[in-house]
Formats: sequence, C-alpha cells, structure tokens
Amino acid sequence: MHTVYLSLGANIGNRKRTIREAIEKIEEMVGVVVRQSTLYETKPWGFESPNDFINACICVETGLLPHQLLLTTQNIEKELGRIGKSVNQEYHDRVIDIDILLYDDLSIDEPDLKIPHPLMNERDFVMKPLQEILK
Ligand code: PH2
Ligand code: MG
Ligand code: MG
Repeated sequence: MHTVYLSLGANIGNRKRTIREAIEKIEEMVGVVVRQSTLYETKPWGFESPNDFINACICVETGLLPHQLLLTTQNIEKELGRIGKSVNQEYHDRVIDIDILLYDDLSIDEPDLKIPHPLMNERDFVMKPLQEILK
C-alpha cells in the first residue's frame, strides 16, 4: 500500500457538495481516505476570478501506482463535470481539481506527472490544509 496526499479545489457550482462527491469517488476508485482536513474558503491564487475556492487535503492509502492514480483522479474530475485543464499555468474557474501532492517519499519528474507537486510550497491553499493532516 502507498500513502498519498491529494489537494482538492472547487470554485464554481456547489463547491462543498462537489468536494464531498470527489471524496466519495476517491474512496470507491483510489482507496481508503484515512485523514481529511477541514474545508478552507480561499481567494483565487494566480488568476483573477470573482469565484472563491473551497480547498481541502486528504490522505489516502492506495494500491494504485502513480500513473494509475493520475488517470483515476483525472477520470473522477471528468465524472464530476470538469472540462479542460490548465495549460502553461493559465488557470481557469473549475468545478473540481484533484492534484497529487505526495506519493510515499517518491520523486517523479515527467512531463505529465511531477511529484511532489512543484508549486505546493508556494500555496497557502495547499499547505494549510496539508499541515492539518500530515503525519
Ligand atoms: N488552484 C489553482 C490555481 N489557483 N487558487 C485557489 N485559491 N485554490 C486552488 O485550488 C487553486 C488556485 C490551480 O489548480
Ligand atoms: Mg491544481
Ligand atoms: Mg490539477
């Protein structure tokens, strides 16, 4: 089993319900959610939007390998209605975003998958909820 930390964010639609549904789907398709942060309401970071985010972090025990985890979280995003994704760090409003922060103590640097998440340390909306649940 592998220990992974995921960041969840939503800034359009019923944000809290979508985060809850994402966690349910993660339980079904990724593994046991062993810790969950509280929900944070945050201002958009890195782009302009009137729509504030709900952010949270969770810790999951999973048998999925990193690329399987990436595909699965991307499928969950699609099932919850996400269209498109960020290109060149140009961010947009989104129904749901699920990012992989940490996977055991693994480092991966590939075009489609970088672990640890390269921007996590710069983002309060990630680090605050993460600190709640890091062990
Ligand atoms: N996600 C981004 C860019 N900016 N800002 C907040 N507050 N919360 C996010 O989840 C977020 C963001 C890229 O994924
Ligand atoms: Mg993101
Ligand atoms: Mg993402």
